[in-house]
Amino acid sequence: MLHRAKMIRATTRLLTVALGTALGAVSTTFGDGATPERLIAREGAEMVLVPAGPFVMGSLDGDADEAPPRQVTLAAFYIDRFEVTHARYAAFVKATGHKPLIDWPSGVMPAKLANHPVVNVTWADADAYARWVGKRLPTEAEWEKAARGTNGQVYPWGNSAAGKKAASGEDAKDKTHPEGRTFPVGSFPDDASPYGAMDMAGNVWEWTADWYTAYPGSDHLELEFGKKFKVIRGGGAIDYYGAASTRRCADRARSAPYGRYDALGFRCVMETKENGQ
Ligand SMILES: [Ca+2]
Repeated sequence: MLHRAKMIRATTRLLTVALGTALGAVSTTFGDGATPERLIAREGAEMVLVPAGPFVMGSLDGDADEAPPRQVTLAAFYIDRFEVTHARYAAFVKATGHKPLIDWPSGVMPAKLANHPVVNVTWADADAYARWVGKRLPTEAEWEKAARGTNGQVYPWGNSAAGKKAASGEDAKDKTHPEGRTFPVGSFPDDASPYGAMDMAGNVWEWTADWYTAYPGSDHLELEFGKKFKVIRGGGAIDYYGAASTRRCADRARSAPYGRYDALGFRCVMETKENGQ
């Protein structure tokens, strides 16, 4: 049984790689003049372009909720290169009167956290911030494509974890980091996606726009499926309960939208001009 399962996985992996190679050949919009590969959004955050086209979403190598892998085609979009930081969130709180983070003594952001990813935000907090900067939360598909590119690779940097460091697991054991339990965004150069998005395999888990539901073509059922939990992605420096970071781009976890955790933050996406925005 185990042997058979391994054979199926190996076969699927080969198919996935073949599909990914074919998909890579049709992604031709990267870096064209109308849509620069990188830009600075109005609030100052650097964003990277994820070109239009298909990619491989899902995997057979993880939990059953990631299967089956399939081809998904997305329009082009920009995604924040880094997780939203305390400093950016503080600007939002100051401008809108939104309630300050519980991590801030007397409601004032400690300067040492300025460049760390914001945490302890509910889905509604993250959504409100995204709207304020003229963006939105990424769909689960957008997040995954931004993390792994078109060819179904396992990690943001490729298919092997050997020798690679990210703000999660063993590399993040430094939970007495002088500035907090997370790391300043972009501290791990290895953790860069094919488009240049950083910390997709660690630092903080990230809210997505989507409910936690079964993938198309899956007969796997979970009590948690439905409009109850939002998908969170990406692993973190702090273990999120029930979901140790695997660093794998296809890994799905979930949180009730009203949940607020010190391992959970977010980043935003924005449409490109070529999509009519
Ligand atoms: Ca992250």
